[in-house]
Amino acid sequence: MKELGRVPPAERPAIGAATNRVKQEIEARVAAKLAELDAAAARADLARTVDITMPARPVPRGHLHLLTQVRQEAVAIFAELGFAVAEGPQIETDWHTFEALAIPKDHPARDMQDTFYVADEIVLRTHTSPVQIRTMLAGKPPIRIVAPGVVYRRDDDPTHSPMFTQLEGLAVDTDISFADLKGVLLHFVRRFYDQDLAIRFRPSYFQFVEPGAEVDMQCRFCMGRGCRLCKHTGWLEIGGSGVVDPAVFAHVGIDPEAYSGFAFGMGLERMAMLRHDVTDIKYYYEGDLRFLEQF
Ligand code: FA5
Repeated sequence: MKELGRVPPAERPAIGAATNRVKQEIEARVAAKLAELDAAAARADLARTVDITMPARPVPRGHLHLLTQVRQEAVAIFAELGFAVAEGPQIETDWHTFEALAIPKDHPARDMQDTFYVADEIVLRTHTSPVQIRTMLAGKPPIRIVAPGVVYRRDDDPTHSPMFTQLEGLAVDTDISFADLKGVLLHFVRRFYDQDLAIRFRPSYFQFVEPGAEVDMQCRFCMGRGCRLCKHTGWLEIGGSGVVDPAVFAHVGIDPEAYSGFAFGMGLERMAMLRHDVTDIKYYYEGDLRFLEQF
């Protein structure tokens, strides 16, 4: 097209027109080719498929520790009966742990053999019962609480650990009797083990209840006939219980003439051992995934 100036003027219109046609033809073919390539790329894009049947890469998923599961389940069962959750410190005063629960200074339970002392009047709580005291000091009856928590004792064998979990229960109202205690614990045991089990009370002594009793449940492995697990007695111990001693009410300013109450304390490791046939209490704390993943 640059050369067009050298063409004799008479021929210019014809040659100019021909050159233009060639130019347009080339441009049209280039555009067509580009469009074709674009369309092919779009088709390839659409044809690329994802195979949704391919197995995904596994993502390991954690879950709550068995003891946490058991604690939450137990709390939920008591919540249905109207019990709220209460808490207290693990480092506790001697007064809340012993004195207010009518455990005198010279009682063997306070011995250095059993109790970890942090300082002179400060201990690692040996049971969750001090939460009873804190709850009764903090509020007036009616009271219905459960207190799950870690406690400490100088104890160490396949069924006893220096750190373990208890679940305390306390109900205080104008008309509470031992029958209420029995009803609540029977309901709990049947819900927790999902079995029609019996319970029994064996007279026992805890300073802060009167009368006091150990609670046994029918052995769920032999249904009471007697087996290795229940040491051929047909019964398994799950905790202590009783009717709140008026001496305890005196420490927290509740009128024992107007109010009565029941209390209980169970070992959660024990409850879970009986449900899942765990043979050594240490399995709970070792963090071994081969154990933990089973639950
Ligand atoms: C008590 O601790 C009382 N405070 C329970 C109580 C509460 C009685 C309210 C009356 C009214 P005891 O020492 O028996 O009681 O412990 C209760 C349960 O804790 C036992 O039945 C057992 O299941 C569990 N337990 C005790 N020591 C250990 C331990 N070292 N390791 C694991 N579980 C334990």
